[in-house]
Amino acid sequence: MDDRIRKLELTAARIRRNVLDICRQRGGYAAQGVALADIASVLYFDEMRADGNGWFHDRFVLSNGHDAIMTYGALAESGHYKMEDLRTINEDGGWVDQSPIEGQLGFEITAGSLGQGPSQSAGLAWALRHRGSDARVYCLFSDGELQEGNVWEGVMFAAHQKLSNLCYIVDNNDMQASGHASNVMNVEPVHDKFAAFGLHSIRISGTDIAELIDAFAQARSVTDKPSVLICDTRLWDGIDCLQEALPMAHYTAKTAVDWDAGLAEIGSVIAALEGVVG
Ligand SMILES: Cc1ncc(C[n+]2csc(CCOP(=O)(O)OP(=O)(O)O)c2C)c(N)n1
Ligand SMILES: [Mg+2]
Repeated sequence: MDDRIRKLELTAARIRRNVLDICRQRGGYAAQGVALADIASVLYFDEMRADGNGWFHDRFVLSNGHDAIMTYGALAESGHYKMEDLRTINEDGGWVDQSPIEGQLGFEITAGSLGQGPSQSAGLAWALRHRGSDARVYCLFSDGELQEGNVWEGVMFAAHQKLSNLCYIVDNNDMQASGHASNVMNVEPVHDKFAAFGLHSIRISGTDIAELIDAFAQARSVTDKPSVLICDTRLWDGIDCLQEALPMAHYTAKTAVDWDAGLAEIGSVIAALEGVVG
């Protein structure tokens, strides 16, 4: 188990490096990509099963399109995207979008308009079960999206249909575009709200690999309801020098942070983990 955890920590560190490498070109949602790297590592490299054809048997639905940077960072690590392509993100005429549309590799839905993933992934989970598939559906959405009514319609449907093949993941980072969610429009108590809607609700930090492995396993063991992993991440989690420099940025401008300092810090983490991973 220790080796499994160290390997996933190393993968998470490499995802963080990829996120900085991509975002330093033209800015981006770097703080979220960095904070979500542990979730991405466990999800893509441990939890979701392969389909035998170079892709995944299980499905990942990204609801908050701007968190695509997490998926890009992970799929660069798995070899599905090339870093040289990802570095062109947001370039005029380029094909790599900051908030991708349905059909681009890794993205099941068009998610620039927030709040749609919980219902669309519930529909997907329902359809997969209807067809007799054992594929699981994972859907990431954010605390900002919890302020939208459509989210709760999807959650209600998922609970009513007992979609145990569906696992929601909430990036509960107390941040949205205009400031702290707790100041703009408080979404707490998130755990109790999902439990009241009939979901198996698990609250974790979202940045501890062992805890994430356990939480996903727990979600898989529930057979009569959907699960939700509420992850209390904080922007820039995992790279201290950037967390201190710019704790509150929803969007990181190219000139806003010292990318070299961030890359140096994560570079040392990667080197240390490479030293212990077999
Ligand atoms: C339906 C909709 N309303 C508003 C927006 C504009 N918008 C883009 S990102 C964002 C913040 C949402 O909060 P969250 O996803 O929690 O932000 P983060 O934690 O990633 O900073 C908003 C309001 C949008 N894309 N779609
Ligand atoms: Mg947020």
